[in-house]
Amino acid sequence: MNNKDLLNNIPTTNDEILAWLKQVVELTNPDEVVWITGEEQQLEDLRKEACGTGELIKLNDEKLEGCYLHRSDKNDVARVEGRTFICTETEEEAGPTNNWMDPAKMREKLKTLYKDSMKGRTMYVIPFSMGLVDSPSAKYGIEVTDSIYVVVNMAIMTRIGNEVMKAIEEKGEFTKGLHAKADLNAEERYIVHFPQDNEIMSINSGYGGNVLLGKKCLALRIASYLGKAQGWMAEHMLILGVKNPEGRQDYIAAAFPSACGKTNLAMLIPPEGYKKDGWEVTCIGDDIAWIRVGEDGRLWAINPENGFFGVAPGTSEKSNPNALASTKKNAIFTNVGLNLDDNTVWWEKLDKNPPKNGLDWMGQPWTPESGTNMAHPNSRFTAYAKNCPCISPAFDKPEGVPLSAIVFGGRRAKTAPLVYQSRDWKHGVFVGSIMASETTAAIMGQVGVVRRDPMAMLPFCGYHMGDYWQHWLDMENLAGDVPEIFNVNWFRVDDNGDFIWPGFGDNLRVIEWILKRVHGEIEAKDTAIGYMPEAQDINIDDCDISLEALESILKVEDNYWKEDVASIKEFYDKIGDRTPKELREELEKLENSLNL
Ligand code: GTP
Ligand code: SPV
Ligand code: MN
Repeated sequence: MNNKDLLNNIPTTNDEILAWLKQVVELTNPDEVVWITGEEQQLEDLRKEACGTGELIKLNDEKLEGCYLHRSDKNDVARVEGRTFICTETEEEAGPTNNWMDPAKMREKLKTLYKDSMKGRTMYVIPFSMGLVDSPSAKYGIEVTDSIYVVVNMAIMTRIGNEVMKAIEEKGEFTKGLHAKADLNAEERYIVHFPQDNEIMSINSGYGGNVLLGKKCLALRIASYLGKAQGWMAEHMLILGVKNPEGRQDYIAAAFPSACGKTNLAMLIPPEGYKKDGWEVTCIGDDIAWIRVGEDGRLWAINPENGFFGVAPGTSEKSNPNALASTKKNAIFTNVGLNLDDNTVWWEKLDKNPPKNGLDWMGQPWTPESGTNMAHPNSRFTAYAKNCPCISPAFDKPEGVPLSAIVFGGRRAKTAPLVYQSRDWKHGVFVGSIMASETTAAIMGQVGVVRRDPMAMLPFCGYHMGDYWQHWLDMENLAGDVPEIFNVNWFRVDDNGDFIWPGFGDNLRVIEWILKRVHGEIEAKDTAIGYMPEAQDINIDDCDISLEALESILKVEDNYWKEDVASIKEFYDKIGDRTPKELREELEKLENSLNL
């Protein structure tokens, strides 16, 4: 079949789409082109086909209705930051925290990699929308891929199909996304963004954020670039709703680095006492927030995604029953263990009964005596947001929710206290800019190394970090009525390396203090780093922590902070001249107020 015939059944007359697809078909040379309509029957046929080739494994339909397991290549289990590029016209625009290559050179290089990469394979064309299809804030994309796994995941994570295609034709604007698995060669793996061309190219991976191009690539890297130009923000943030016993409804957005607790906080279950008193927590999003200035001058947030791509290990009936419930129907599991006795899945800390007869994430025989992890530490579930028992009615509101507070946080064993509040917006932006966290299994490379990760956006900011900070500062004037900014750390450890704060549902105790501060209901200590609670200000009734232990994680050790100041200076110097002077002034203030 010649290329023209291959595109015969493409149901559009949009010239830009057709010209681009023609180019892609010529380059990648697929045997067949399939248009993804969004209809359930087509998706079901694809899942069946993938089960035939082993790409998907159908799980126990009584216990996990409509659920599947997928194993990615064992060298392809997380995002690859070292191979992720922002190809702006100049290197300066991408800034010192992004990999950069001249766009023309990168395109040449990629061309050789994509050449004939779909020969003997089928190319799928997925029109998708980030955000509600007809909402003014939605961004559309078309992802071309040779992976059924990508198609069926995109169908959960985004809104897809004919309806989106119609919207693209009307609006005439979309992000081009090209993904090819090629031969999964890790040495030639590239995740490349061309912000100025509104285009993404991904090759030699089949995993998560590398290939579900609507998520990190579009909704964060490309969107942050657009947001800077258009006066809005794309952030690596969960969004949750909190209603107190008086019925007051607040919304909070929180930025934590990958695998540092966003999904868990977004689906928090209040401690028993709080439940009895009438506290209610609902989830709007668990990973990405698009934030715009509302007519009232406040910041309003939407979740542009349609599902969750959550970390499996550690998710249990006890830690996150809402996430677990979301995975019971029409979910896809990636790189978890398989229980051969009942054809269900298992991962570390799911429960205390690991399968006696199972296969690990690589498909190798596994028993509890194996001494290895059954699931990969970055194994994931893909689940529909609407399956989450605590999903907020605001999830489907095009205008989103107004934010009362923005919370930053990371994994810090010692330095950062349980919670503190910034003095004002400018200081809050500083607090976000100095975020640091230990690395996790969500990225290929060493785990547990502290690195600076401003606003949890280090790997996701589509332009110069200094300009991004300036954009954050500018939002105060664009808005007028900005939320309060806080920082939390659930991960302080004792001398044995055990977490001191019980975390999970008990994090509502900290949220309660945060909201009291927002509404001016409680005093705070003014310290070198910002406003802090006294230990008695955090409710620990029926909580598994002593007052002394709580005091210990509210302590700010000036020595640690002195080390931190040195490391922040180094980081600001790396960002260079574009570091806003307001942030350098805040750093100087911090340094001068530490008791050394
Ligand atoms: P990404 O999907 O990679 O962006 O991760 P995330 O930020 O959504 O992290 P997630 O909520 O999936 O949590 C990651 C890990 O942190 C899991 O192993 C959780 O069990 C653990 N975790 C989450 N919240 C807490 C907490 O409050 N305390 C402690 N100690 N661990 C937590
Ligand atoms: C993250 O790493 O922040 C994730 C998973 O949410 S991925 O989609 O792979 O980026
Ligand atoms: Mn994430």
